[in-house]
Amino acid sequence: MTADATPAPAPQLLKTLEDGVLTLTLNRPEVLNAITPALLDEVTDSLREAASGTTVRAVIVTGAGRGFCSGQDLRAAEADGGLDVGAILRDHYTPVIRAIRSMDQPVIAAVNGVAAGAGFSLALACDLRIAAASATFVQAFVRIGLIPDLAGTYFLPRLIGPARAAELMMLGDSVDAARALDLGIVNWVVPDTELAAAATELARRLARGPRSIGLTKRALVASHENDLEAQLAVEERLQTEATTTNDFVEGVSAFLEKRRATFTGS
Ligand code: LHQ
Repeated sequence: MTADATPAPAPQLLKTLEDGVLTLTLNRPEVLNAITPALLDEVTDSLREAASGTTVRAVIVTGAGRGFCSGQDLRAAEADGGLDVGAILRDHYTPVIRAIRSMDQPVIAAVNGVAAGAGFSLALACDLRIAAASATFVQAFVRIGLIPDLAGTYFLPRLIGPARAAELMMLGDSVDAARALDLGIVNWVVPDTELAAAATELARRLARGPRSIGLTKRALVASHENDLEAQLAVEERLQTEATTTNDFVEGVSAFLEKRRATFTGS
C-alpha cells in the first residue's frame, strides 16, 4: 500500500449535531469564510435535510477563524473570468434564504467576526443573532459598486427601519457590535470567548422547547407580508394546529401539576 502524500482538502462546511442542535460552521477562514456557490449549496442542502426530519430542533450558523462571512468570494469570482450573477444568485444563493425562512426550526447566527456583504445578509435571514463583542457588520456591496443582495434589502429595513438601512447600505460603513445591538441588528452581544457557549446554550434551550416555536416562526414569517386580517387568520390556523400537539397537552398538564414541562417537539 502506498501512502498518499496529498492531504485531503479541509471541508468548507463543518457540521455537528448534538442535543438536537445542528451547528454549521463556514470553514474558509483564510478568506474570512467568503462564500462560493458550492459552499452555499452545501449550507442549503444541510438546512433542507434538517427541515425534512425531526432530529434537528435548532440550528447555529457560524464561521471558523476570525470572520463570520465576508460575502461573495471576490477572488474566486475573478478567477472564473467574471460571473453570471443573476444565475448564481438564483441557482446557488437565494435558495439558502428560502431554506432558512421556510424551515420550522429556529436558525441562530452566531456572528464571531466580520459579517460583510452577503455574509451580513445571511445573518439577517436568521431568526436570532448573537454576536461576539469584536464582531463587525459591513454592507460592503456599495464599496465595490453593487447593490445589497441575499434579501438584505428585505430584512434590514424591516429590522432597523428604512432610514438606518439606507445609511448602512448607501455608505457601507462598518458597524461595531455595540451599535449593532443598539440598532437591533443583533439580539445579544457577548465576550468573544463566550460566543460559542452562549450560542449553544441558546440553541439547546430552543431545541428543548415546544413544537409551537416552529409554528411561531411560521406566523412571524407570514407577518412580514400580511395585513391585520390576514395575520389574524394565520394565528387562528396555527393556534388550532398548536392545540393538537403533544407539547400543548404536556404544557398544560405540567402547569396544572405544578411541575416543569418536558417538551418533545411533537
Ligand atoms: C476575501 C474576501 C472576499 C475573497 C476577505 N473574497 N477574499 C456579489 C456578487 C455575486 C454574487 C453574489 O453576491 C454578491 C454579494 C456580495 O457579497 S458582494 C460583497 C463581497 N464582499 C466584499 O466586498 C467584502 C470584501 N472584504 C472586505 O472588505 C474586508 O476583507 C473585510 C471588511 C470583510 C475584512 O477586512 P479585514 O479584517 O481588514 O481583513 P482583510 O481584508 O485583510 O481580509 C483577510 C483575507 O481575506 C485577505 O486575504 P490575504 O490573502 O490578503 O490575507 C482578503 O483578501 C481575504 N478576503 N474578504 N469577499
